[in-house]
Order: sequence, then C-alpha cells, then structure tokens
Amino acid sequence: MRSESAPAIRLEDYQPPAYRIDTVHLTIRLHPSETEIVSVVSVTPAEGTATGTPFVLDGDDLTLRGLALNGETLEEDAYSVTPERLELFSPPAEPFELSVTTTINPDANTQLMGLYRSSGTYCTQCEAEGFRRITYFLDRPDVLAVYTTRIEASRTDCPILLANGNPVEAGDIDNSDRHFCVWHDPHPKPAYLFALVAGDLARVQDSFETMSGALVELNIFVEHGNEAMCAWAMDSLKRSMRWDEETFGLEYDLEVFNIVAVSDFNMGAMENKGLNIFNDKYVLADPETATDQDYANIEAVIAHEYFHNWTGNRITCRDWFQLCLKEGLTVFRDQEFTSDMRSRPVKRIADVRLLKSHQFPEDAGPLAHPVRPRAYHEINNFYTATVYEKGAEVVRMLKTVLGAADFRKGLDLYFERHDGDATTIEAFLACFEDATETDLSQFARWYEQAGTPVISVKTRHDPERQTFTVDLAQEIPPVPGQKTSKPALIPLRFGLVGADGNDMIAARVDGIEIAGDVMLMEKARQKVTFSGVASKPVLSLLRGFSAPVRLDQTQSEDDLKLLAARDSDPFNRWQAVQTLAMQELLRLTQRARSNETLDPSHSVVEVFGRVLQDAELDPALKALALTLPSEADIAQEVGKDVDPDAIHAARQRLRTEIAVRHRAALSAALNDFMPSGAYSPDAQTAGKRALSNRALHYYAVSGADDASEIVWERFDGADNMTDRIGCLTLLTHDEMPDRDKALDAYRVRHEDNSLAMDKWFMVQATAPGPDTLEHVQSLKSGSLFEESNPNRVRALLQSFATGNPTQFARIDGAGFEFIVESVLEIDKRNPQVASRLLTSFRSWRALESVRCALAESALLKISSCEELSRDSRDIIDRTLQ
Ligand code: B3K
Ligand code: ZN
Repeated sequence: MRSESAPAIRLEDYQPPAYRIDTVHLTIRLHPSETEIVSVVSVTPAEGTATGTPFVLDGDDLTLRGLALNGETLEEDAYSVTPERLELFSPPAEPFELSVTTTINPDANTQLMGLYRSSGTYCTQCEAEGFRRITYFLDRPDVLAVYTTRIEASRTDCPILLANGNPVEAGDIDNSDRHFCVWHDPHPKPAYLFALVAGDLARVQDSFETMSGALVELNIFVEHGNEAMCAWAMDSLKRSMRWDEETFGLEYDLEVFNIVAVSDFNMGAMENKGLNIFNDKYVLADPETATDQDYANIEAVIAHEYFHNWTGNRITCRDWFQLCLKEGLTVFRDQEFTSDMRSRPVKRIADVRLLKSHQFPEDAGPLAHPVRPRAYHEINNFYTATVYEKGAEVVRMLKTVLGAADFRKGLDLYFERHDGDATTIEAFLACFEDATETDLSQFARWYEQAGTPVISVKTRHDPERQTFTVDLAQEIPPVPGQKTSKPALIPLRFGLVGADGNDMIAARVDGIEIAGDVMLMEKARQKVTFSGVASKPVLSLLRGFSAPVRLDQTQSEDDLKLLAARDSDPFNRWQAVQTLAMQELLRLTQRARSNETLDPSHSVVEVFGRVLQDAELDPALKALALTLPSEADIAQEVGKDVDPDAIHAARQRLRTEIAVRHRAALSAALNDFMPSGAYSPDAQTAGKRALSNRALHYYAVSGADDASEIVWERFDGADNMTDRIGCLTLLTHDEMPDRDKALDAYRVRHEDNSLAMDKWFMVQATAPGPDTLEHVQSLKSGSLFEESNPNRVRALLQSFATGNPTQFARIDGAGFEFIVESVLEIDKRNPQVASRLLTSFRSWRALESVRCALAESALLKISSCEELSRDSRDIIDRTLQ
C-alpha cells in the first residue's frame, strides 16, 4: 500500500474566511524541547457568517494544552482537537477572545518549518503553512491581524530576542536567568509573515534615513565571529532602500529593520515583516570565501526580500494561487535593481539563461503549470521557476506592452488602491487597465496557460517592390492536463539590420500593430510588411528577450554572424553567438550518437575568435558570449531521445577546438583581463575576472605546455574565492595532474567554513569523470557531509542530479538509483528538501529509451513507498503522470 495523495485544493473553490482575527497576542516561552505558546486572538464573525458557524483552526503536529473563550476554560464538549485541527462547534455570534495554549519541540523539528533551532538559534519559517506548526490559527494569507509578541527565554542562551515590528518592552523575569522582550507590529499581516528569532548572536548595526526623514535602525544578526562578513549585505540593504524610494516612491514603514542569518534554511531567505531571515549563504561575504557571483546573489536576495515589504507584505496574496502576485512582481523589481546597480545587458542575459535552464524545462515537462496555478496538493511545491521567473517575465512584458510611463501609472494605482489588502492577479491587472484605459484580457492569458509558446518565423524580401515581410505563427506545444491554448499577446522587440550593422528605417505598411520597436502579436498567425527596404535586411527578433518564448527560425550562418558582430541590441548579439554554437553542438551531438568523427566547423570556431578579440565588447558580456550552452541546454534543444554522453562529447570537442585554435589570443586574454590590486566585488572588476577565468577555462584544454602549471599557480596564489574556485573546478573537471593536491589544499584551508566547503562538495559532484558517482557516494557517507543541513544536501546531491547529466543518467542506472535512495532518506526528515531533489527527474521522458526505462523504474520505487511526505508524493505523482 502506498501513501495516498492529499486532495487537491482548487482556485475555483476559494471562499472568504467565515471569521476575522483582528489582533494576536503571543507569549512564547522558549525551551529547546518544550516551548509553550499562548496565543490570544480577538475574533469577529465575518459579515454574512451564520450564527453558530464552527470556527475551524489549522494545526500541524500540535499538542493542545489549554483553551479558553473570553477568559473561561472551554468545556470539552464545546470543541474537538487533533494535531492538525481545532474546531469550536458553536462560537459566539459576537466578537470573542480565544486563548490557545500549545507546546512544541523545536529541537525535533527537522522539517525546518515552523519554529526550529539552527546551531542553537531559535528561528521560524512560516511561509507557506508553517505558523500552524506553532499554534492553531486561521493559517491563510487573507486573514490579516496586528501581532504583539512576547518572547521569554534564558538570557544566557538567548541574549537576543527578536520578532516582527518594533520593540516595545524588555526586562528580567523574577530575578531568574530568564528575560523577555515584547515586539509590536502595527501593520496587519497574514500568519505566514510572522517571525521570531532568539539566540546568542552578534549584531552589526547601521541606520538609514528615509525620504521623509525617518531614521530606521538597521541590524544584521550573525553568529559571533562573522561580523566582518556583513558589510556587503548591509551596503546592499541601504542601496535597496534608496532605490525603492527613488524608483517607485516606496518608503520603509517601521523603526527597525532586522536581518538574521542562519545556517539551516530550506530556501534562500524569507521576507517576514521587519525581520527577514536569511540562509547565511545570502548574507555572509568576504573575498576569501565568497565569489563574485555570491556577492551579486547577496545583493539581489537582500533587495528581493526588502522589496517584498511592499510587494508581498503591505499588499499580500488573497490565496496561495496568487503567489506570483508577490513573487513575479518582486523578482521583476529585484532584476531592475540589479540592472541599475550593474550592467543591464549582462543582467538580462543572466536572467534569460536562468529562465531557459530552469523554467523552460519545467514548462516542457510533467511539472508544467501556469504562472497562476489552478490546483495544488502541496503549496510548497509551487515556489517554482514558473511562478518566480516566468512570473517576472510577465510583469516585464506588461511594461513593454504599456510603455514605461503607463506601467508606472498602473503600479502607482496598485499601491494606492490595494495597500493593506490580500488581493488577486485580476485586481492587479485591473489597476493597469484602469490607469491606462487598456483592455488586458488577452494579456491575462499569460497567467492562465502553461507551456512555452513557440513562434515560427519566416521572412521574405521583395527587391522589386522593396518590401520585407515577416510571417509569424504562435503555438503552445501540448501540456499535460491543458486541453487547448489560446493565442497570447506577445510583445516582440525587433530591428531590421542592414549589412553595415545599422538598423534600417522602414515603415510598416500592413499587418501587426507596432509600438516603437515592438510588434504586438495578438493572433495565432500574423504577418507584417515593411516598405522602403531596398536591400535584404537581417531580422533581429525578440531583442532583449522581450517575451518568454522559443523562436523557430532558420537563419543562415552569415546572418547570424552579422548579428553576432553588429546587432545594436547586446542581448541579441549574445544570442546570435549562442545560436551559432547551439547549431554546431546539435550537429556534433548527432555525429557523436552515430559514432562519427567530430569535426567542428571552422567558421563557427572563428566566431569565437572574433568575440575574443573584439576590443569594444564589455568584458562581462564577452565572458558570457564565450560560454558555450550547457549540456542541459543542449539536451533541451535536442528535445527527445537524449543521449547525455553524446552531448558531453560534442561539447567537449567544440570547446577543445576553440581552445586549440585560439590559444595565443586566450593566453593574452587571461593575463590582460586579470584585475590587479586589492579584490573588489564591483561589476566591472568582476567582469574582467570572469573573462580572465573564461580564457583560462579554454586555455587549460588548449594543449599549451604551461597550462597545468598556470592553473595550479593561479589556484595556489589566488587572493579571492572567484579565482580559487574557478581553478579548482578546472583542475577537478578536467582531471588535471594537481587535482587531488588542490582539493586537499582547499579542504584544509576552508574546513571551518561551511559555505566554502559547500563549494568543495559542489565542484566534485559536478565533475563529469566516469567515477564521479562512486566518489559522490563516498563523500555522502564521509564525515564532512551533513544530512541535516539543506545547503550541504543541495551542494552534493542536488548539484549532482542537476549539474552532472552524464553521471546522473548513467547507462547502468546507478545515478538514478542513488538519487532515489537519497530522496527516500531525506524525505523522512525534511520533505521540502527531498521533493526539490526529486524534481531533478522532471525531464526523464526526453531521455533515450534505455535511460528512460531506468529512470522510470527508479521513480516507481519512490511511488510505491508507503510512507512518503505529501511534498514528495505530489512531485512523484505528477512526474510519472
Ligand atoms: N517568500 C519566500 C519563499 C518561501 C518558500 C516557502 N516554501 C522567499 C522569497 O521568495 O522571497
Ligand atoms: Zn520572494
């Protein structure tokens, strides 16, 4: 007997709550194994609620210790209780006060949802449904209450006591070691934004003056000894606060803003009101342990959580189906922040790479769902690339369709109209419709339909009539459970590039509406004709990746080369290089499958040489252009009957050919771009470092006599983590002579730093060598692996399953077996981490038949398991459907 799926929750079944909770007074007496929570809530029947309607509260793994209504202990026949539910059969028709006492065991909480301890620090994670693991409550985002939280704990163990809002009172309790602190949050909020932290933490303090002159105290709390690693996070926070004021007029609204870094956390960070809790990976940085990418990630995640204060907290979601209302919009906002802080084109390319590598496969596989899903079994499984990244693309398209000024008008109206609300996508779109008198009903389909639209493109030039015609057709490939799909409104930014690389000035004579340089495609098939086009242009379509679609367009190598060299849109320049590389990689993959000699095209290899030597290209962009599509990207493009070994062979072959052919230029680049002076994480210096490391990546396989020596010396002499880990990756992945020596040296150097050690695990887990699986298995049973730490699990197991296609999908099936066993083990302690790991099978049906059958039998093993969490049951059922 296998465990059954939980019933689906459906958007169409949404009912407003029968009762309101206006205020919550919590008293939390912390104890490692027996924490007591007294929750006093003031309850009012909602308008229209019939007298005597039962009051039903959510719980999860709770023990009820006391229950009183308006101060009187409730008779046992007045309610029923289980660990998952508390029901008052016939509550008063008038407003009433309910006092609920529960006890919980933070030390036994291995799920890391609700209240738990991480390295001795008490902390909480309540989104999506963790508050019900603390006390019985109406744990749904449309119940907004004002919270007052009193925390009591041992002063020795927990000198720091934090909750949401502002601190209002603190003191000792009866001359004991125990003390208390009371926090009050004046902003009504849903329970998922509740937070509490207590521990012995160091404080890094700063302040910020808001645009209206209020002084906000800023604190970052970390483990003692890590204070010096908070400077970047603090700087990022202050820049985020200023940016939101300058860009959207949005100001912070409490006296204090606290950030706490913890080492055991299921995801990146959490935007609890006034008390953001972070995975320490997104707070701590110094040149010795953090890469340039880490610095960029910290900046982005700090900004993202801060921006939630308005998009998520002040305006929250009515129900969890509306998750993209806060997540898509907030990702869009953090992307814009990074674009303003750094290079806009580089950020756009990075975001599109992420979208294509994470969201496109999700949309093309069994886990596909609309940006706003209509049903779920376990909401934690919907914090996906589709909700976040595609959700952000939809907001970006809205801006493109409306134009920047009208977009801002709509957003201003949203903040004005919905401040304090728990609302919906419909209400969000209505603000843009009302502010700009635009009908967005067709645009709304982006929220409703799963699947990545494919746009087929054909062009015709008529030299006699001097016209240029573009024929377009849009279609969403079949998605499981989605019967039909309707044409979406697709904004296509474009240019007609002349032989000199300049954009031609051409007038539209017929067809699709064009606003500025954007075609607004509305129908399934549409064409557009331009006049005054004397010579044949090259169509540069989807500039800046103006819509999350795939293009089905055949362009000649010459046309792509022109775009690669001259397109005025930096994104499409990068894209053209990638397309050329991808076409070549597909050809080489096919050869490898039929065991033919792999002979890369001379002219494609030349394109890389030209990029390398282009004196005008920004180094960061150049580094990106020189990065070949990943093996997973190629697999996606191959689409079906995927053979990871053939893909790997093809990619290695092209990389080596580029390296050998351009050895001299690479040698120059690796020195020319190596930044000198003290380490700085700024975008420009980081871009140079990226280029120098990219050059080294090729140089290492160029056959140069001094390659091994250079890589080792750079590794050994590195004064920053970016260079050190770059070299360690090369030494490990390319099995260079100093590999073991380097891995040992790294371990000895960083043994005490868990985040740096995660990188050590990740580098080894993603090495393509034939024995990596066995090596990963031994690392997993070794003393340095920590099963209870989600970062470590992700560093070793998730990176193996998602970043090592040849070993994960090994032809003997052992890679699949290993991950399945790991999922089953982890599922017992932490379902969220397990179910996330399980999603690494999402593209299993695209594999060639032998591997596909092996994957299926591994997955069936999970499916037949009797005791599976709801999280993993949901993923396995959908993966196998
Ligand atoms: N809102 C949180 C994610 C919560 C995930 C719950 N399983 C972080 C963020 O998106 O900012
Ligand atoms: Zn978010």
